[in-house]
Amino acid sequence: MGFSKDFFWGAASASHQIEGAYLEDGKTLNIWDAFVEGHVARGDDGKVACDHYHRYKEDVALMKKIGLKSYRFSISWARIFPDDSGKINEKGLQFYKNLVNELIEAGIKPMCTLYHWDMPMWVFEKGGWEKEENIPYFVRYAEACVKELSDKIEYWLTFNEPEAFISAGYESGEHAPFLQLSGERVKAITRNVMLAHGRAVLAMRKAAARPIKIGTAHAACVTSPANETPEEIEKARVSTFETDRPYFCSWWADPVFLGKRQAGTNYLSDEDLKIIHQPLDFYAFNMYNADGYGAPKNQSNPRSYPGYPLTAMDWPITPECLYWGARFCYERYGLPIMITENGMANLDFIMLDGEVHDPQRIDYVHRHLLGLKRAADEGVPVIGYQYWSIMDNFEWALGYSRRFGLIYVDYPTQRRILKDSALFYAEVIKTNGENL
Ligand code: IFM
Repeated sequence: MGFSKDFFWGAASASHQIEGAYLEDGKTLNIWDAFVEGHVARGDDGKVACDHYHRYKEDVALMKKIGLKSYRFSISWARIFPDDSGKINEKGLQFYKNLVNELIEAGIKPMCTLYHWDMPMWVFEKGGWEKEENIPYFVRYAEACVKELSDKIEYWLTFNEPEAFISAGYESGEHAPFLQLSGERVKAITRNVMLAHGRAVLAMRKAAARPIKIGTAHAACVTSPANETPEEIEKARVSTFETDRPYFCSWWADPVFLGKRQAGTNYLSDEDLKIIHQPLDFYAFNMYNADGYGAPKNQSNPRSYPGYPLTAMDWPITPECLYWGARFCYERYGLPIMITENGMANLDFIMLDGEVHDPQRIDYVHRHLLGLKRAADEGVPVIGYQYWSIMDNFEWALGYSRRFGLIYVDYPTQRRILKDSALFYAEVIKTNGENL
């Protein structure tokens, strides 16, 4: 059976991680711009990043060369609404209109994420996600983007990885705004983000120029079974959806997709759930590896052994994750599955021959796609795979030290080089996965 004919073979990025132009054409500061100092490896920041704001045409041309069918990017809220006046910054909007036109001309379907962690400072100064009163600002932004761009963009995602930006931004303090808040305050943030998602979905449907598809890209965790006996599979399924693990799969997905409050979100009221639980069109998730049950909470891989394969992020390589993730999440949530992120950081550099050879990434993608293909073969409606990331970029607190891209970025010159993995992926796309 394999991948469907119209499968979205794509790659992903996020505004703050690639655009640069941090104060150009009316954009104001976001929380990463404002608080970066002293928080990021080697003092890196997102001021220039990959300079994609100025080089988007070159970047889209490279995407076309790879043969991408889709490209998932995010919009910088502070470019569209640089202040609280409610007036759209036309120049900021024009950038995204140009990008989308360029993509469409190249035969690439744009997919848009509204919030990939770069909250405008003016919203943060009003209390950010801690204040329910700020939700309308997000709804207005979502509405404006959809109104202006839905004639060309069909696929939309409200949030990227709420699990990650809430826990890293407001609990452990590793990500902007680098706070360590009390449990009660984090709960308020969680509730507000969930409500913002629900309210935005309602507004987006109304504002759309045509029927659009809406999802939300969460960081799903999956437990893979030790072997494939029914008992082990059931243990893994139960562990995947354990509800008392904050930030694990069902923490976000049960309220959003099932309208169900559970142990991790028992502070949501019935009224809240009615807003949060809006019908969505597909189930999108980002996944880089699997857990194994029996692991102490927060320890990701109990089956590891000395020398276990790791990426340059120190993340275990567990290629079965996409199979079990797609299968379990489809069983529970019943929607077509889209992988909105999967990929690896590798120790890439330009080699003597001037090329970037990255066999580890080729192997990583190959193995993970085999897992996804297995899910498709068994009847899970898998509609897309967006490799993270289209190009090397600003990896948040780790700055430019980690490279996830299919395209190598030489930051001092901004030269781009297609890595070997990009050429491999091009072949996967060309054969619709038949070469795997
Ligand atoms: O770079 C991030 C991305 O912004 C969100 N998901 C995980 C990626 C790798 O850490």
